[in-house]
Amino acid sequence: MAMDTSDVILFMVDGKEGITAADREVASILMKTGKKIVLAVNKIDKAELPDDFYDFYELGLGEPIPISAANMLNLGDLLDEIVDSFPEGAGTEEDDSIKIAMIGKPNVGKSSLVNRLLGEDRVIVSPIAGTTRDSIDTPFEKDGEQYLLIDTAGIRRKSKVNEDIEKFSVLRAVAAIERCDVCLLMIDAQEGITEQDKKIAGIAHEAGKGIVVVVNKWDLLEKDNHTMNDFKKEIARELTFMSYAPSVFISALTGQRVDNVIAMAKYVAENRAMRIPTGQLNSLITDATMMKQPPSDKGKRLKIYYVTQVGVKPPLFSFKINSRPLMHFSYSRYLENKIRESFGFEGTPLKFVFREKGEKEDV
Ligand SMILES: Nc1nc2c(ncn2[C@@H]2O[C@H](COP(=O)(O)OP(=O)(O)OP(=O)(O)O)[C@@H](O)[C@H]2O)c(=O)[nH]1
Ligand SMILES: [Mg+2]
Repeated sequence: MAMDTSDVILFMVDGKEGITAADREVASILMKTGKKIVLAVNKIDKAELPDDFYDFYELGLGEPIPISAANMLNLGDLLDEIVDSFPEGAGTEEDDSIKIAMIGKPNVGKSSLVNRLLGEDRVIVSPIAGTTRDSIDTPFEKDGEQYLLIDTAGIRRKSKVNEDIEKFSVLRAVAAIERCDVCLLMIDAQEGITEQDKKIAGIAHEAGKGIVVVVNKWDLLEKDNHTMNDFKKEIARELTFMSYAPSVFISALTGQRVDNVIAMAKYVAENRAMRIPTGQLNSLITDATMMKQPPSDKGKRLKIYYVTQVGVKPPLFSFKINSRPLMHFSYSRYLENKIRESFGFEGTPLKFVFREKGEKEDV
């Protein structure tokens, strides 16, 4: 997608005057442009912020950045914010197809799934583990949407016979994960979730990629009414860190439910690109902190001033708080759950950054 020069708008208001009617009017016009807006509050000459500084947040344009143009204060932060807000891929001619990587251990059926989706034998399938050594990209169109299917080498356990092949397949698989939007994490239904599957899942999760857990070779299982549910429980138990990922039970051999796979990948890719308006986000967090008090230590309680979603793919949330050590993992997990309850984000990891404000504001 070609980017024009005004993807980011810098809106400057007068910090001495406070919010004027004109500011509000301009803000509401800017919001409708759908462009990324950076709000700079000028004439903040001292290091400590005035009490009413956060009122600027009411403009609904996200985090206000205090600057002093005359005294050259904080201009670095402003620049950072502007650079951060450049859309992903700006300046490069990237295609906008959804990139889907098949990942999983050798022999799980990655190449078979690619062939099934394409309806032709495009890539080599064989019962010999490690057949696919180079990643193979195949463009694919479905219901007017463009996809790129990336067939990767299976990631192997260490200490295999041929260490070089081993090393390169791992590197290729990791590279494929890096450049995809969504990973289809393929699990062998007969083997269940292994240590190696967890390792592969961890790589995709850390890389911030969308995930669909694809349990393959479903045809080989003797099934009763509980089989699928039991397997879902196993996934939840073994892949606790990606409870956000949907799962699908397929047979690349018979084609069972293979049609669902692309629809799920598309859904996950959309969730990964979703942006929540700052107003909605903050009312949610305000409610959440009222329902469950933030942690405190030695009489000091965690305070969340506001939250903005500063990025997508994966969704990145910036929390401005009074003290980072007070933000316990369990509380950030609680907030993440609340965000997911309201907005979904199924299939995508969420990233949080916590930024402190000066002690002065901690009243
Ligand atoms: N019964 C059954 N066999 C399958 C299924 N999917 C794949 N296979 C078989 O499993 C073997 C391995 O399939 P591949 O598609 O080559 O597996 P891969 O993950 O690409 O393997 P590598 O490229 O070696 O990492 C082949 O013999 C396939 O026919 C399935 O759903 N059911
Ligand atoms: Mg293969």
